Parts: sequence; C-alpha cells; structure tokens
Amino acid sequence: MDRRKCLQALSIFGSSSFLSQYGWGKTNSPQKRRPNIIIILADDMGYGDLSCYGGETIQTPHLDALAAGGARFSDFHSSGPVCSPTRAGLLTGRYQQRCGIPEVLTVAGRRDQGLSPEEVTFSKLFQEAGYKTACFGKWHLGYRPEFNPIHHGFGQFRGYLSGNVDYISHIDQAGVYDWWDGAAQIHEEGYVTRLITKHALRFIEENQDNPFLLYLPHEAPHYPYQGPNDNADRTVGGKFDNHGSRQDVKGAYKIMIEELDDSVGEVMEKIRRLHLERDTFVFFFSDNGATQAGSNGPLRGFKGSLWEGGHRVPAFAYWPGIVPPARIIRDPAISLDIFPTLLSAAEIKRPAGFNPDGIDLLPFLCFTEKIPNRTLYWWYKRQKAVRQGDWKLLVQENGNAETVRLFNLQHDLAEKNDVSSQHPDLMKTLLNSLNRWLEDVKQ
Ligand SMILES: [Ca+2]
Repeated sequence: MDRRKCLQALSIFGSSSFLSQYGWGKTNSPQKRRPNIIIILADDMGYGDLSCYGGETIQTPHLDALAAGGARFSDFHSSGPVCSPTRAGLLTGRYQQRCGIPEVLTVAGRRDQGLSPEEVTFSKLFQEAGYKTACFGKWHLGYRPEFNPIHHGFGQFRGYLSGNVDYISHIDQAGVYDWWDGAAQIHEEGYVTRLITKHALRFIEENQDNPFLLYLPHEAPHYPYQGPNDNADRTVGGKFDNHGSRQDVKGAYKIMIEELDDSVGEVMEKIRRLHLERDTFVFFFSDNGATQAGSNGPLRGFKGSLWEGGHRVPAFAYWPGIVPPARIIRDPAISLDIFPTLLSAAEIKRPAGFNPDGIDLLPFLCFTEKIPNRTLYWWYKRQKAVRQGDWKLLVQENGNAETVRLFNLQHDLAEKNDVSSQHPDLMKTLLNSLNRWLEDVKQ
C-alpha cells in the first residue's frame, strides 16, 4: 500500500462534514514517524458478546468507541476455531497447518510441541526493523524454552504459556504454576487482565519516543470464570474444576469482558495522553467464537466447530487520520490478513520468498472499495470448510459418515438451509478447491 496515495485520497474525504464531526481529517500531513502497532486479542469472545455487535447484557463502551472510531468488520474470521491454531496463523501469516499447529497445544498431550523459532513471524520483522516489541498475556504456542515469545521477536514477554490460568493464582489447568517474565518463571500478584494492562501502560510510557509493537493477547473471557474480587480456585497440584467455582458463570463472564473493556480504555487513554493516537494502529479481534458461556449472536455453533459461531468473530481496526470512522466492512476477511496489513502499515518489506496466505487490508480500511473475492479455508480435526463469496461449503465427518452441506450466508447466516442439492456444479468446484488446498497445506 502506498500510504502517500492513501493520505492524498483521505485529504479529499477529510473535508466532509460526516468525517469532521468525529474530529477526523483536520490534520492530513503525512506522519512523521512509523506507526505504533497494538494488537488486542480476546480469548473466546463471541460475535454477539459486544454491544457494538448487538449484545445487550455486557457494557463495553471502550471497545465500542474503537469500533465506532474506525472500521468494524461484520464478516471477519479467525483462521481456527480454537486458541493455538489461530495464534500460529496470526503470528506467521500463513495457515497454521503449514507450521504444524493445526490443533490446541494442550498441557497434557502436546507439551513438547510449539511454534518453531525458525518460523517467520511479524514480530521478528518488526524487531529487525527497529521496533520495540512486547507480548503481555497468553502465549499458547509452546511450553519449552525455545518456543518462548522472546525467541519469536518479542523483546519482552510477561504472561503465561498455557491455554488458561487461574486469574488470581496463575496456575494452569494441570495444576502447574504458569507466570513468566521472558523465559524466567516469576511470582507477580494480580488479576491477569489488570497485570496485562499494567505492563502495557508501562511499555507504552517507556517507548513513547520510538515506534513499538505491542501484542496484548488477553485471557478474558476464557475460563476459569473469575472476577477480580474472587478467590483463587486453583492450587499447585490440586484438584479443581477447570471452569472455576462460581456458579453464576454468565455473571462472571460479564465482569470479565467489562474488565477487558476497562483495560482497552486505559491503554487508549495512555495513547491519547501521550499524543500518540494518530501514530498508533490498533487492531482488535477474538481468536475464536464463544463457548456456551457467551454469545455468538445469530450464528450457529460454538468454539471448536466450523459452523460460523466457531470462527466468525468481532474485529475492528482503529487508526485516526488513516482509517475513516464509522466504517462497516462487510466483505469476508481473516486473521491471516493481519500480518501483511501490519507490514504495510509500517512500510516493512516482506522477506524474499515469504508468501502470506492473507492480503493487505489497509487499502480497504482506508477506502470504500470492496475486498476482492477470494477463497478462504478452514480445517480442524474432522471438519473442513471453504468460503467463496456468499457461499460456504461445510464438510463434517461423524464416524465413517461424511456430511457435506452448502449454505448461502447472505440469505442464511444461521446455516439452517442446506442447498447443496440445488447447486451440484458449485459443490464440485468448491470440493475440488478444498482438496487442492488440503494437499497444499499438508506439504
Ligand atoms: Ca480461544
């Protein structure tokens, strides 16, 4: 993306009263410094959880303000329906099957696996380009020291390596203490969401004069369902319910998302106070759909499934002066697009031979052009899906049986009406495309 062209075009839009009511477009001079990047990742937040996506029970004014002040996606997807795969795809910019992380890295079964330090990650490219980089929160891409974020281009890491920890005692679901400063295990008091915020604020303050990349993979609203005033449920080596002891799961879930929203508010207040708002590109999304503790709005299915509820997630981009406010992007996009978009925003060249599976979204965030039609794929355990325009083909294996369904998402967002029998040629085309992709990512 040529940012000068983008800025020139935006200066035309900047005169419109529609945009100026947001205070946007008043200064259109090209920016003097490379932008800061903040990626905020929610864990298991559903398509219907936020008020800006129609949720009615949880108050999220700070997230809603980001969505209103930038571009909100209505058809954005995580590349996986569970945690580790989406994170592997995000960091590498390629389908997670290509780096050997198609499933969750569990404490019990996959403790020796992880994201190879040989992989190209956007964090490495930003670090090599002179950015100060940090990851505060959940890693979930490998437990062994060589898989630690500090070997993937993050100058600082504070957080946990497993899929979830007790929000107060920081013990994972295997009963192992899991809180780290880089590769060193440390003790630090505090509710996980607030610790992530504390380190984020410190990092921004310390790096206000140089470009930084800040990756904030939050734990909320993943279980255990605990608010900041609850007692710890997990002890080292102890027996406990992974989901926590609270009976009012929905009540805890609401508090957890509101804590996350407060965290976003504090980070953005720091950015504003340091006058960095126009120098900072913020991207927010969720790593997969909600469990039954949350809401996927009108979508069918939950986390772990390839129904839309498993992978269509809330997402928005915020960059005052570059991304016009109050945009809703209705074309399909995927978390794999974030890697090339970030490189484009910071004008960092792609390494030779690196072929991302996603595309640079920046032109579509700046302009009202449609994202070109393309084919997107998902594969998780015994489910596969392919998306082309409004069409989605879903393959689900059950025992020795295989069910293949076709949906038109424009008319049937809830995936209730299988229309495969009416479109035999399209079925054949999509199945062939899916099979070619499966062969490609298996290599
Ligand atoms: Ca997750």
